[in-house]
Amino acid sequence: MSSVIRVLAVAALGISAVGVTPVVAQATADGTQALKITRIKCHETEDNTGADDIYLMVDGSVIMNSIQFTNGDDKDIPDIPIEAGKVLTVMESDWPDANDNLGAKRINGPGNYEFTDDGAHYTVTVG
Ligand SMILES: [Ca+2]
Ligand SMILES: [Ca+2]
Ligand SMILES: [Ca+2]
Repeated sequence: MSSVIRVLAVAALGISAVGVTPVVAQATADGTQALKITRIKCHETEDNTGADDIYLMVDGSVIMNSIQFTNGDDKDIPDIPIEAGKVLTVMESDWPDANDNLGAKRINGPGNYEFTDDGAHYTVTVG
């Protein structure tokens, strides 16, 4: 998908979301705990040269588009809802070779979750 189409798709979603129940409220209405991913810290990148392009997945869907990290970066990210009990996968985007899976952790509540696969080390903070 080109970046232009992606932007248009996001804009369309924004318009269609007006007037419907917020996602967070739906998550709490069915009894699941509404959590948010609030921060990501990079202790060690996966790529040897240049910044990592980190994105997040749950249930096979991207829940955070890629953000660049270099060693030591500690970034506030816009709160991203995640239901308690879901498995969060941290991915690192590459091209043309395959993207790298940096680990998958079940998010059971607020706290810091460490992702250390493929020689990388990231801390994802859930609040
Ligand atoms: Ca990589
Ligand atoms: Ca990369
Ligand atoms: Ca790779």
